[in-house]
Amino acid sequence: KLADKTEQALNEQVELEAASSQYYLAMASWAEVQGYNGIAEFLYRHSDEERVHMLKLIRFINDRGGHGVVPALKQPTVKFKSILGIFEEVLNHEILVSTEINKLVDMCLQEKDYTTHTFLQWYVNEQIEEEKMARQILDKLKLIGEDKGGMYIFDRDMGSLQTQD
Ligand code: OFO
Repeated sequence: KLADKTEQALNEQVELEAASSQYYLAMASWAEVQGYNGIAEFLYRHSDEERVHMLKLIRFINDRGGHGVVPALKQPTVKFKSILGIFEEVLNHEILVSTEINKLVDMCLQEKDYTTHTFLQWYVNEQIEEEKMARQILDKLKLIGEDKGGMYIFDRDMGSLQTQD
């Protein structure tokens, strides 16, 4: 069975994944309103994936004899400065999530909870991918700069860019 301390820490991660989902949903909605439909599609998918990350945690906590707690919704930022600004925020947010996952992994080792440690490896790998994707997108946006044609193509391509959960 999960130790109380681990259960509480995993439930905090549930909250962070839920907040990530809301945050990306707000970005998606803003991008859609600005006419960036491809980028909006990408961000809507990303938001869905974060909900899946939350769900996996809830199910794991419950499978281990704990109680996955559904957190309250907080209002995320609703207005953004630019598409570049959005993806800078995405990268920073993913770095924060990675830090939190690493703390959880560390705690599992200290507590000798190898089951949860194994479960968390999926998140460790996912974070490598998510940070990598955010960096690649930022590199492209920096290349595009103020080029409107470049931005048009970028938006179109983002609509079909594969994300994974
Ligand atoms: Fe974007 O990451 Fe969840 O975990």
